[in-house]
Amino acid sequence: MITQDHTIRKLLIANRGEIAVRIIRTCREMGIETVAVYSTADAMCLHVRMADAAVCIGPPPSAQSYLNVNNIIMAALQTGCDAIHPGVGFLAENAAFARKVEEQKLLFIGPTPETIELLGDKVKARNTAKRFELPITPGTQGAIKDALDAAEAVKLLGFPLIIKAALGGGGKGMRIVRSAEELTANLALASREALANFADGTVFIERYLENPRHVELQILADGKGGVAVLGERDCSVQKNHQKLIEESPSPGVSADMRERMSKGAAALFHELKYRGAGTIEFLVEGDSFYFMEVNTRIQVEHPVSEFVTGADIVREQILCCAENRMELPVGPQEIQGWAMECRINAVGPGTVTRLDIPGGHGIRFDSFLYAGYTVPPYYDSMLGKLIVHAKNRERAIARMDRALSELAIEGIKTNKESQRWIIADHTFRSGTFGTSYYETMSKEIEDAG
Ligand code: MV4
Repeated sequence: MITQDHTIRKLLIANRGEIAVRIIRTCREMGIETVAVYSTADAMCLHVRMADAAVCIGPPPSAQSYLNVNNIIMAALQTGCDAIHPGVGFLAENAAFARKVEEQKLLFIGPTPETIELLGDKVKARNTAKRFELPITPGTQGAIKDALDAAEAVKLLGFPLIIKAALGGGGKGMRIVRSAEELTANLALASREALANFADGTVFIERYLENPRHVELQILADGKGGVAVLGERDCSVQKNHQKLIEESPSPGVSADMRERMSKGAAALFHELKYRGAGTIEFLVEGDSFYFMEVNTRIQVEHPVSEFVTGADIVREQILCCAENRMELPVGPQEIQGWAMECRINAVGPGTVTRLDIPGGHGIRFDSFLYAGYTVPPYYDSMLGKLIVHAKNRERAIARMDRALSELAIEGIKTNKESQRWIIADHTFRSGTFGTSYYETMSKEIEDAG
């Protein structure tokens, strides 16, 4: 492998919203100039104003702007950038994009296209994880091609089962089946849906766990085999596969489980000579954990890991990719206190008429909102994230409640009151919830706000 020594002077951010703002902030501290890109719907966006330069890349629909590979690469070349940071979503896990970026001698802030491709295929990722003695969810070794393969899976696993698309992820293209009839009825449908959404009809089957925790480890790796593990995040509070609250540590992970997860994860990322930030996802049920998938990007919820480790994950990510080094020591990082994040989502369109941002010790609000901003209807509903850090979970919850009470967003409807209901709920406070928590409580949560 060729070791890169690629100090960046100017970086294009192929994204919008709060993550673009987040990346610009670290770049400014590192002395890296930034170029924002924006659609015609986003001319008034905060990331456009904050960057050193901005290039319009197309009309409002993402397919013609934030997913427009040629326009984005052209913008980078024309403004003299050396690197592209894809942020989260959009092109962040697109191996073909990463490859085209490299072909233009631009540095992609992320893993190599080969690594993105390998880990983006869940069947390949499962078989890779198995080699490092990471327990994987009981399921089929390979793709399910026909009814015969499916019958084999039933014999091995019983019901309930979950059909997943090999190139899916984040809950897209999943189908839960509870009987042989349902399996037969859903197999072809799932495959056709996978083909339509991911251009590949490959599906596989796992035993379905009813109410596991969703736990993920934050990884940084230098591309030469050095791996830092920044503890875990619990992301079990989700609505339709949209995470709502994340925290670190996880209330359901013991020191022993953390060590076993970290060891296996570190071995996997070491062997792949992984480069940059990544997340390895597990399902946790009691004392057992099962590997699920790897996300080859920085994630929305990274600030909870920044609070408990003190690291700047965007800075480390840039160093890993540009210079094959990290400032963090290799190995498991020391974890301090407890961090929690509430995502603040718009519940409808409109113009923000007033914005009061919470402050004080242990509070961070990552957002692209400002008073006067009009939320366009084209993109993700997330407006920002409120993140708190305190000594322990109880104090973090008290701080989150206080911070949410200070946050005022007028002119548009948000999910703020729903978030307050959840953090006041005794099941949430007990720390014993799993991924079906939101759905079980949805009526009360939604009545609150
Ligand atoms: C599962 C599962 C239970 N059993 N797989 C969701 C996102 C994607 N990464 C995989 N996901 C899951 N896979 C098995 N074998 C539970 C989830 C899951 C989930 C399922 C239904 C409703 C909400 C969920 C939240 C997190 C994870």
